[in-house]
Amino acid sequence: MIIVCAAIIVAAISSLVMILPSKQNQEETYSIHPQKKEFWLFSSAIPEFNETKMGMSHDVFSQSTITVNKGDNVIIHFFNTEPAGGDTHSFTIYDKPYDANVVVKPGENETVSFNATKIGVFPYECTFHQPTMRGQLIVLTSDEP
Ligand SMILES: [Cu+2]
Repeated sequence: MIIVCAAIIVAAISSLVMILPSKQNQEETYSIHPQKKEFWLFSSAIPEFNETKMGMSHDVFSQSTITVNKGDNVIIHFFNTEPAGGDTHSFTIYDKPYDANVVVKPGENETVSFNATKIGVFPYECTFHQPTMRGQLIVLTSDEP
């Protein structure tokens, strides 16, 4: 019985060892080929933040970085999560070629999509809530190292 158990354990470990390296290679290959990159971005707020005391907005984006590779097809769904009567938010990029400006009312959403043709760091912001509601689109090179 002990021998059978030991044989099963050895078989399980050896199959794991065979799977792991091939999975790593797969990830490396994926990261350098253009692909569809889809993001869901939400308006959010820092909890228990006293806007009057701090002298600034408590609004933030749910993520402050969006990272893609050059050549990717990028799709950003931006949701304004405010209740009815709440604030309007925007997703705004000033720098070309990704310049965009969508203004979204409470409870609504808009989608921005583009091909990542230029590498670099491109700030995005909500025009209504500065300096807190901002982030950066990072477009990395797709060249192999
Ligand atoms: Cu805003």
